[in-house]
Amino acid sequence: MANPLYDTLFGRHAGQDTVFLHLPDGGTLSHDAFLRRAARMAHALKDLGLEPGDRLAAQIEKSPAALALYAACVQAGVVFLPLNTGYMAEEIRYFVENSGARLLLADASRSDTLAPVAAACGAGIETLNADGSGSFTDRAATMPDSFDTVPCDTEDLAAFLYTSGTTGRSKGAMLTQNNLLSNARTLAAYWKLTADDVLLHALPIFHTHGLFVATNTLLVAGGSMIFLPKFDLDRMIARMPQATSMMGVPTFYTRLLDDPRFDRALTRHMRLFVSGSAPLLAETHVRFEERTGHRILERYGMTETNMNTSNPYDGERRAGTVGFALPGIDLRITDPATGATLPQGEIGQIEVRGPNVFKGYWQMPEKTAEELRSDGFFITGDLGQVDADGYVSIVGRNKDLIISGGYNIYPKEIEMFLDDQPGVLESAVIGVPHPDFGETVVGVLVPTPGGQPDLDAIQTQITTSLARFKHPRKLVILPELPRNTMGKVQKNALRDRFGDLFNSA
Ligand code: MCA
Ligand code: AMP
Repeated sequence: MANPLYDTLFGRHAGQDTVFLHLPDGGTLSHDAFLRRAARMAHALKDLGLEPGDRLAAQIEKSPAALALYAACVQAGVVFLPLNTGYMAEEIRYFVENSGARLLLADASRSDTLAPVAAACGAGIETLNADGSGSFTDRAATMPDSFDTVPCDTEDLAAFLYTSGTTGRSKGAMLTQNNLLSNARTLAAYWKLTADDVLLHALPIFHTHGLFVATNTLLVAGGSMIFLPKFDLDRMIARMPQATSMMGVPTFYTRLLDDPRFDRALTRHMRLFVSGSAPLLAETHVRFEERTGHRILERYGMTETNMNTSNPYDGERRAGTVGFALPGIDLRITDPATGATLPQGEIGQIEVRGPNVFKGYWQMPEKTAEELRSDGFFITGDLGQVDADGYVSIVGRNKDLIISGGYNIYPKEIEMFLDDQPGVLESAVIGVPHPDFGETVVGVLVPTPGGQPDLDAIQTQITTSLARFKHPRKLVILPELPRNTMGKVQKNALRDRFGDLFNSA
């Protein structure tokens, strides 16, 4: 038996001296050198006692070594669990504990903080740094550079990605080899990626967008990537002329448009710009075309499903829509109350079914059953409609979620934190428009009777407990929260009241 994901993404490039990664310093890494590095790491994983099906959690900076670790996990049949580099120790503890990860890989700068976390969860800890050094690398360096790929079935798990829920507890989305492979093949064909493509890659690789949508599709196509550690405007502009394609969140596009150097000449030989993870304003789409002559191709997906819809490559890329259901994927719009399919044109919840849809949430059968129907449809929690031509538009969310610069923030998690602070009776966390991040977080606090929350102390507490991207950019105090007759907090009223906090600035 083979290992379909490894063979398709990586194995077929074995022995090829072709460029896989263009590095920030101007150097390159070939497919073959990359795969030999990954093979050494696969041996190191085995040496550390990891067996097929074990989970490996990694909170490491984006680098060629971090990507090789992903390849090593696939080759060794180990389930890869990448974690946002912004998470604080307490956040990491939950993921390691919940997943039962056998090993945590961390940057050396964080290993002192994370070692007790790993120990408390019964996991080992090794270091892997952005420059490729670390205890894990030292171990891998002594290993052979070829590894007998562990046979896997397409239904075997390849990765866990944690996604938060309305209850505030994160859920581990279990992604199979086939979930990843089917989507990568579909997207590579749909977007006409080829071995000649050079993808400008500035997304983080701990989420679906940067790891699966960008990297997996490029590997399927056999192209190369300009692999930047993060989004940096000057570097993006400097490297754009060597690229043919780019994938990004809307913030990438608005930041590029805010720079006069970004123009038609700089993007002349670009073939494709893809946007996703958050709504792209129709206005950004129009400005982009006026400036560059290119029409951004917007697509829509989720951690649990990879990509569901995409605007067409050849046909009209319609601003304000996320295009058509991808080949092999069924999409329907249903009544949130009854689950009945609604007639074309009506607004309802978006449900999807296909080989892309995940296997369920790790050790949460009730949560899985709430969102994954017995007929295979997954309830996305997004509200949308399909027009007469089949274009899908997302018109809202049936879930309490804030998307800031492409990162998801679940208000419940922040509310639970704020409610625990001295002088706070209750809180409500809302997303309000933000010129750079699309949306940002505002916390509304109600004091205890006679109490007065110390906003500075609360902000300090937040800094040590929650990842930076989740921090409320503003805390405000109200005597009470607006509620409807059922007692439910009316977040719309709060969004109306505080909606101009950042846009008018
Ligand atoms: C950084 N900061 C943020 C964010 N990113 N705050 C809120 N929201 C964010 N997204 C903080 C920084 O810590 C810093 O804090 C301050 O904001 C500004 O820093 P800056 O250097 O400007 O940030 P940056 O490094 O430029 O990051 C902005 C970014 C980045 C480039 C938009 O967040 C990013 O790469 N986002 C992509 C996220 C992504 O890949 N999402 C895909 C999820 P301070 O001011 O204290 O210094 S996958 C998904 O959603 C689905 C499946 C899909 O469809 O793709
Ligand atoms: P995640 O939990 O990170 O997988 O985020 C998935 C969510 O991001 C979806 O359920 C949508 O709400 C949102 N999303 C992704 N792509 C788009 C898009 N193109 N337009 C609007 N929302 C999007």
